[in-house]
Amino acid sequence: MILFPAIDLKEGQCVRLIEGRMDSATVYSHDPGSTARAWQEQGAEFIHVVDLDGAFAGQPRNRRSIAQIVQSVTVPVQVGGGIRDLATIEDLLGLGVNRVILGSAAILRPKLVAEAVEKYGQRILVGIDAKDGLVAIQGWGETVEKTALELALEVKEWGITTIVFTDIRRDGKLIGPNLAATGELAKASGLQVIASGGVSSLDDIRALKELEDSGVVGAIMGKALYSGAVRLPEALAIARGEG
Ligand code: AMZ
Repeated sequence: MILFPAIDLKEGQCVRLIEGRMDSATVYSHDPGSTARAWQEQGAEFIHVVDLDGAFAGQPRNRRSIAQIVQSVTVPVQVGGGIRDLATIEDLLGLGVNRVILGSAAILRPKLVAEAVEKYGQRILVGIDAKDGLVAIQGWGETVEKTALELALEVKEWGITTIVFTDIRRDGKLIGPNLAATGELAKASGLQVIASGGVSSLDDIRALKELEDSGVVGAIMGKALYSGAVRLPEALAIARGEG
């Protein structure tokens, strides 16, 4: 299982939010490139970046910080937030981003997902963010009448193989991931699932690791790392099966 340290960008700074609310932001760093390098130095194999302003605006807003991150590390970087057209996907991949995550576009512009997968294959992921079971979009301010599983089955039809599943109610709250929903989504969809939201302890990583057979291939960790609740090298060891 791959463990992804998360860098959430707001106005060029690394922040963490609670349940995705911008007014809950805590700033952890003013230098996203250094933060990314620090995670790499501690052993990170892949870095997860979210352009929060982008997710709200519907187009990237932290392109310069994303470029800085990519230039500061040698490990691959995946980016989501505000990616809603092919030109933006191409721009980010051109910057050196390894994989892009499409969230709202899967609801608002489904044809884009199929088109992007056809062109870029497994470099395209879909992020499915669920609030009380229903898919949320546009910075999570809006929910649609579709369950996470319904959307997962649709994106599978469009050629997607890996999704990032976030339980919004847990995000930034250090209360543990939604293991049942994550495992069930992976099993029922047959997709590879990266779990996000609430991951807060080494035990959470152990529990997600046990869902590997169901298709859980990764876990995203944000606040637990920034708050010091979890040390990245220890979390990585468990994710690799050495812990
Ligand atoms: O915290 C939030 N309010 C938030 C967030 N972290 N809103 C969106 N996102 C993330 C999703 C996904 O990775 O988890 O942004 C991406 C989706 O953005 P978009 O613009 O494609 O819907």
